[in-house]
Amino acid sequence: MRGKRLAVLVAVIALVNGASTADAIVGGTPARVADTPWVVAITTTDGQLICGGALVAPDKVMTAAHCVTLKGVLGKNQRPAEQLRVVAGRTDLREKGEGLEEAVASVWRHPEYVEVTKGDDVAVLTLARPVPYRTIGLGDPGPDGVVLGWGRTAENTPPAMTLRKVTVPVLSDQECQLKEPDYRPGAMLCAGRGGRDACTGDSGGPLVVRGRLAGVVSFGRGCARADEPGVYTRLANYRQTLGF
Ligand code: 4AZ
Repeated sequence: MRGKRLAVLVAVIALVNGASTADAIVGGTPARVADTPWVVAITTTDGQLICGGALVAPDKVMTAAHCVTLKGVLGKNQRPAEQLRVVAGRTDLREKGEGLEEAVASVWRHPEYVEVTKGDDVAVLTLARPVPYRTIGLGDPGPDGVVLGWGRTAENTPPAMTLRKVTVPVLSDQECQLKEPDYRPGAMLCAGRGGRDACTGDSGGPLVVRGRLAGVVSFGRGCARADEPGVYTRLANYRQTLGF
């Protein structure tokens, strides 16, 4: 009798624990914008989190095309720049006094972007004014990277709203192709394993490899599921197009 009760208790604790330790971005830890000043949030004018991004110049934010796309009955229109704000220097998005918010003057979306699974999921926002935060340069993938964001800490939670980060292994093109049928070698990269991943709200945010911006969070099947790595836009493939 006692043993059975104990077993039930242990099972309940394990369940509760499982739900709360599948945290992060997913599986990550709190981060501070002071350590990575180039990481920014993209919000609506009323402060709702849309996506993450990275400052690649004082007035340019690299993000995902799907972050600036509105899905309407008449197709996939670009979200008007007036609806966007870029929030820099703010670890906790609820701390309105921290850092600054800047308006977006214009949006460039990859001209061939159709939907995330087809690739070309990259966009660049031009800010109304340059912001005084350190920028990050583009780089190539490596064996592992760090992904940062304010998004969900599990598939069905609200966004964390405080910055988090997680180290994720970058997988080979072969492995990504096996695990993700829509994977496009050369134009995408995939990363994550064993409960570490980006999730909804982290989209558009940076995957940093050796201190450089190697990828932009694009899509995935759920978050941090076994054998479902997160898929990223491989920025090195777009250097010419982007001019960075
Ligand atoms: C999303 O919904 C999303 N696990 C982004 C990234 C991943 C999953 C979902 C990667 O925007």
